[in-house]
Amino acid sequence: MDRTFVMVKPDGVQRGLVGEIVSRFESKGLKMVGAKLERLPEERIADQYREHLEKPFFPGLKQYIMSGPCFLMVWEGKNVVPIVRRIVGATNPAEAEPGSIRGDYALDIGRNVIHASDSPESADREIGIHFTPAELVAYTRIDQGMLYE
Ligand code: DGI
Repeated sequence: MDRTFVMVKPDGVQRGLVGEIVSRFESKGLKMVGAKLERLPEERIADQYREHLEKPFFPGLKQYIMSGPCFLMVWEGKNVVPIVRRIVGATNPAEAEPGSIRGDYALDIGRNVIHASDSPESADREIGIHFTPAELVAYTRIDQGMLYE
């Protein structure tokens, strides 16, 4: 089954949005296989956002992600990577559809509440940055037979 990495950023944690966000993925039928609340060290932020290291916004992005705890998760399900990206919405909240998390809860690209992997390859890489294999839990959702053909 496919997996993706999702992280509620410090603004989402501070604004009390973790429960609402988890609920959206749970209701969709996705399975949470890992989760933890953590302050991210600088090296893991640089690794996570390696394609942005030289961008002018990177120092601000790093400061934002380090400003408080993040809630890190791994979600599993069929086509989970594109499905979660659609639930999360466009990077810039001004362009995110109403009904998406960023569309409903964010205003500014620099405070966009949540991160989700953009491809299966990034998902594998990002899960490996933030979770050990022992932190991921194998189990079957009781409703699996109702969720999949
Ligand atoms: O995968 P996404 O988070 O949707 O977007 P991304 O990988 O292109 O960028 C990672 C994060 O970097 C994004 O969530 C917010 C930040 N970012 C991207 N482009 C800009 C930006 N922040 C600012 N301030 N300005 C930008 O142009």
